[in-house]
Amino acid sequence: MKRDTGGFTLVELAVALVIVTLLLGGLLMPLSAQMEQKNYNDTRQQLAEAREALLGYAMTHAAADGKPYLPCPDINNDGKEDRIAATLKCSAANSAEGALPWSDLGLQATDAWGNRLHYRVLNRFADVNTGFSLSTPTSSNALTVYDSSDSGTRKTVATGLPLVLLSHGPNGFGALNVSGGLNAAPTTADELANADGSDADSSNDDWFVMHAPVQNDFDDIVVWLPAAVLFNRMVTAGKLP
Ligand SMILES: [Ca+2]
Ligand SMILES: [Ca+2]
Repeated sequence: MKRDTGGFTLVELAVALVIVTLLLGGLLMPLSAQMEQKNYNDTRQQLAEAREALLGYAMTHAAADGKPYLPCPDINNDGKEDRIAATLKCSAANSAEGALPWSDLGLQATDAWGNRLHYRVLNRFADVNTGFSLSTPTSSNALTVYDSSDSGTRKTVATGLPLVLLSHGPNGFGALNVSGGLNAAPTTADELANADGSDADSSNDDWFVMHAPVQNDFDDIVVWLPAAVLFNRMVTAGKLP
């Protein structure tokens, strides 16, 4: 009697192939999802670099009083900061909003989806006459990031912020585009909070929303620079006090 020990039968091979195919199918994301993940990662990296570049800008720019200052937003689409000619302030309000001055900072012109990065800064941190110092107030009119736009349930993610930076994500709603125009406005409350001047419950438009992406609802990426980090880096660099 001789038993057949010579490898798999065709049926066994077929079953094994089916199992391997199912496993691979589960492991591999569709190409479009992989591309989107790469765009998200690239843009997050870009925002992190922008934060560092803003710190570097403050370290290398001294106002008339010798103190550091941050750049104003770019509002005429040339990548360079814009100031009111008479006052040299970013805007007449407490804070200014526009595109990140990517050219001044030596950064990429757009996020991975081809739109400008959105930049909001408190004017008292971006004043070329009176720079900021350790005693510059960080509470009044400061910027806040919440986890939701629902004023009844939202929780504070970060507050007392001198600046907020964001990408409007894959849908690009509310973003400044490369032509200098404004894309279509967001259609959901959380994204509306991140679009220029469109907060539902605040005349100051001084708050933003950041949470994980939700399909067909929210895809923005919001980052910020806490005043404490800004102060710390200026002291470390010998620019303050
Ligand atoms: Ca400009
Ligand atoms: Ca968006």
